[in-house]
Amino acid sequence: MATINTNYRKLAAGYLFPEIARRAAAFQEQHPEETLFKLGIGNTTEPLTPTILEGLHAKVDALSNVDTYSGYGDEQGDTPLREALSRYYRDMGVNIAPDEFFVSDGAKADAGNLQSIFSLDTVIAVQDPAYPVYVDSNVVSGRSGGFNAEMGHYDGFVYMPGSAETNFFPAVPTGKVDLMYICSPNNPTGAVASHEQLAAYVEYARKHKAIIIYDAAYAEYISDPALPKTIYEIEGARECAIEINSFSKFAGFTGVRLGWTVVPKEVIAENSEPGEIHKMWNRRQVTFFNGASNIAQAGGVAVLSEQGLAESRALIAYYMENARIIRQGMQTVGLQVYGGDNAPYVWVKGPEGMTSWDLFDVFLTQCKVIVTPGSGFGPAGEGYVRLSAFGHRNNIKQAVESIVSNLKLNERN
Ligand code: PL4
Repeated sequence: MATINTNYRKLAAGYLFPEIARRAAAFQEQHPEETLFKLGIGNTTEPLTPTILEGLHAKVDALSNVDTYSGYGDEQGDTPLREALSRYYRDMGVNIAPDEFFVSDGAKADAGNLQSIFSLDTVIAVQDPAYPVYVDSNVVSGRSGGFNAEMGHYDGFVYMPGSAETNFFPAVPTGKVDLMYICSPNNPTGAVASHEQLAAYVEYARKHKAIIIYDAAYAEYISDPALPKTIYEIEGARECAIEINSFSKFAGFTGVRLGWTVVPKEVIAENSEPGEIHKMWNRRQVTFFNGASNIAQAGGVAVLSEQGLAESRALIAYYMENARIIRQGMQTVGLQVYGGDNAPYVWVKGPEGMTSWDLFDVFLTQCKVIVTPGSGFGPAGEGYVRLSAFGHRNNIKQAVESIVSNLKLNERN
């Protein structure tokens, strides 16, 4: 008799982004004459740049020829890409060996799968608010109790709430936790952790033999040279941190699909030997994963070339100008605004007493703009909405103009 994994039943509601799409579609069905502006999902819109296209085309051509065709590659990723990643980190002043990179088809899958190499009694601590995959993957694996509707969280997890006062990066836990999820630049708040804040997490993790899963998917959006782009800039992080990253927002690979995870050989848990976690992740990948697309990996090598980096950074500057336009618009309507300066997300606080979904409804019905409710990222996100800077400039401008002209927060419908 087959039985299902009933942990799935604990998942509080639909996954955040399909739920937003469902509500927006319902509104559109009732108002077919309206054009909706999308500042919701963080999805890239601008075409791939010439150097990257060249890299992708060259690989497609190689696949068309019997002498240069290649089939399955190494599950861990192609050597040229792992070497290019190692050089990319070296340029940030950090030494990561090529075999410490595990190339993936994007950061989301690794963010969900990494928990599988830790025991089921692992105490999970999650930065709040944060990308929902960290929590949901641990719910499904059975590390939580039920969803506590009153608190807006899952029993059994340690939520580390951030607030505007601490730049949305929480203090280290007061009790002992085992696995901490930290995302910087943060989705959804757009805040970036300082060296001191990351050093505090690293110090905590080393002291408690805890591990940090550090999601740096938006690292390339940091323009302030004082802010860390990788957790390995912090001394001691190689013993306690696993870093996830992605070409999705770095180079417009949301559809192409390519990412990487760094598992340093020194990373240790309470009951592991040095090198064992690195070997376990390797074992996990060779068992469950057949490697990222070889075409995508050729594109990744092109991204990391000198010209590819310059083009990708120009694309990032385009999205960051969108972020500036959004920030300015939200300030014009008198809202409290955070983020959007070293990250492609603008985090907006609504008036006291308004929930995130109330705000979502107001933006949708009054302004025809789709945003993302902050409560979908955790209880500390309640009362906020996230606006994404990914979009064509024209659409971004129209969305902001619509908000500035139509938003009347004291006249909810
Ligand atoms: C929508 C902090 C977006 N359906 O593309 P990947 O898999 O390399 O990266 C996913 C990812 C990883 N880490 C962080 C992220 O914010 C994301 C992408 N987040 C968003 O709007 O929050 C796209 C989400 C997608 C999803 O559910 O992930």
